[in-house]
Amino acid sequence: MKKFSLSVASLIVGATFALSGYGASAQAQEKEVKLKAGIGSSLTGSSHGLGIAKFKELIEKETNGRIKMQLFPDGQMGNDQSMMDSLKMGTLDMMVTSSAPIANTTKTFLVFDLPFLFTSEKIADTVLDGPAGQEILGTLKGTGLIGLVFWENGFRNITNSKRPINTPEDLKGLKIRTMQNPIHLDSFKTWGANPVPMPFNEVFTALEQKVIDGQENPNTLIYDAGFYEAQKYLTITQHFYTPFVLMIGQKSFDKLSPADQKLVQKIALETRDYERKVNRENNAKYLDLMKKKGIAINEVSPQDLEKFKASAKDIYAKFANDIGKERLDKVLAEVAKVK
Ligand code: TK8
Repeated sequence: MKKFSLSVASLIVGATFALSGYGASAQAQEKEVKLKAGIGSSLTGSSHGLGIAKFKELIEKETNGRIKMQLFPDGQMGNDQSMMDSLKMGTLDMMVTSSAPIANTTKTFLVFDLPFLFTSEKIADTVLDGPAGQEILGTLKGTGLIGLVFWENGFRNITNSKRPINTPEDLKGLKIRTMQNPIHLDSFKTWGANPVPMPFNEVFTALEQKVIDGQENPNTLIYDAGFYEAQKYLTITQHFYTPFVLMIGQKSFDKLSPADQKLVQKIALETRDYERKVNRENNAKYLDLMKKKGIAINEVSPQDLEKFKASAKDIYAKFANDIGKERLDKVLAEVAKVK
């Protein structure tokens, strides 16, 4: 093997460090940073758990351990709403939340809760990563929260312990847990259910104790949170598509050097496609596993799905002012372009 002279090798190493922008000298000038991050689910079974673990792996590798992350899964740091409050206070640095609770901070985010807004992953990715989605992410500015990137929680399906669901009629009288979000509440009311808003980390116990009859979530979380163990029926409706948002608190972000701020933003983007890919694989894998574990799975027919869509169509107009008419129209226009 051709022997490199020492000078050539040292040139290559120097160039690599310079190119990486984080050469030993640059790193040495930056201070040690410790970031604490919380999520509501498990680290290994949920997609956003795997996503935040990937973020940790990449940022610690790129800074040779100068930036270290401590991860708090399974709601150890509270539920989505309380963790957002902690980010605003600076007592927690980062978190991953579903977009639905963010609407309590900035109403524009309600747009992502509109029933059947996104009907494919391609539409979701294009709109979220396009101008309309990015502008909505930017509306967090000034709230004490910074939305770094959209990940995927995914298309939501309904589980319950009473009966298979085929039409809105079948939801009549069922106590269905929803996220704490006005559009989720209204939609399930319109479909005839009794919606029960509740933080994610209280759902399993409520199902077990039959305080509620059912809940709705993407397959990954139905499996990872063990909800299927307390439910007899899983109905594929895909009635909502929920993005996850990887966030950092403004107070924590302001403590970072400009170079580290750029690095956090760069790595957030690098984890996006990974988390979505993992989520799509898990959604299919976990559905199969749940089938094998005996939960009765049915898919609502396209004709019956039209009944869900028809009865919820007024919700768009009802929440247009909260979302912002212009912004809503921009999102709908971008959806239409992809269809
Ligand atoms: C996890 C929640 C969850 C959401 C819910 O923290 O509350 O049902 O789907 O992913 O954000």
